[in-house]
Amino acid sequence: MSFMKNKIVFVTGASSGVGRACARAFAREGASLLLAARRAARLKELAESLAAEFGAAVLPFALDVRDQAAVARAVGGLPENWKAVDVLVNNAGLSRGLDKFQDGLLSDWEEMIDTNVKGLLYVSRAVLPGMVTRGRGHVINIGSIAGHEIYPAGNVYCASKFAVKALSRGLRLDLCGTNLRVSTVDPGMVETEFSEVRFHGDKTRAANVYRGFTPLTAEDVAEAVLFCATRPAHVNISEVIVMPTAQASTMLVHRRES
Ligand code: NDP
Ligand code: 8X3
Repeated sequence: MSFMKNKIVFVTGASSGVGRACARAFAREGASLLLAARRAARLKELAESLAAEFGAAVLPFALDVRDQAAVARAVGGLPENWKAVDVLVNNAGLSRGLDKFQDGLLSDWEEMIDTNVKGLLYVSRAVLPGMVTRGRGHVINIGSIAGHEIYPAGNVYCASKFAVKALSRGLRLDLCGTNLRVSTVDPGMVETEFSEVRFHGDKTRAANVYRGFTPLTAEDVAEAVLFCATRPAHVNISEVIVMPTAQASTMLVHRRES
């Protein structure tokens, strides 16, 4: 059965990792997809593969979620038949650096706050009024276990994900009575490009993050997102925490000896 047939799903950060896997999972279920990220060539390639594999209608477009004017232009300028977004997956996000607070780079802090918090705000603010007018819609934010627990040197990244949790909860309050739904899917460690981005391209350090245990895959997280989106209209999955079995908390990971 195609659970998402005739639904329009907008995924930010679809050029990699969790966003890319969400795009694929929704395409598999028959959705039409609006895919945004900065790396347009990757999105084009993904759009072509989803169209070929699932016959999905896909509209990819380059977007930096930190650019409020560009976000407003992109959402406001959607073709008429793409305007009625049913599901917004606010996934675009990153971590930069793993430094003690007193040593942190201001540029890393700005980038995380601008992307994870302000970017999510800009996209949501642009999409939500249409959903409210139509009386239907679902916002699914990708938070993190880092929005529930703070770990050493996680400072600003954790703060940005605590903000995502607060915004998801606040949105749920403000939308009560509109028929709209708000979920947050909060994973533990997922092997994507996340750590490579965090460590400014240091692949060895990034690979070490996932050493000796089986992390989540992007597909594992996408299945949780899809679960939220495919419940009956009267069911709102508010918060989902998905962890690798070997990870009990942000600070406790059981690693096999090598
Ligand atoms: P990836 O680095 O693989 O993917 C991140 C995505 O975000 C890319 O598609 C990237 O696209 C996009 N992105 C980053 N900055 C911007 C921007 N300014 N504008 C538009 N898109 C942007 O990492 P993940 O898939 O792991 O991360 C996805 C989400 O999952 C993030 O919110 C992250 O915080 C969260 N998360 C990740 C976990 C993990 O362990 N991996 C665990 C918990 C949560 P592009 O560079 O092309 O713009
Ligand atoms: C990503 C998970 O633990 O690296 O949000 O912060 S963690």
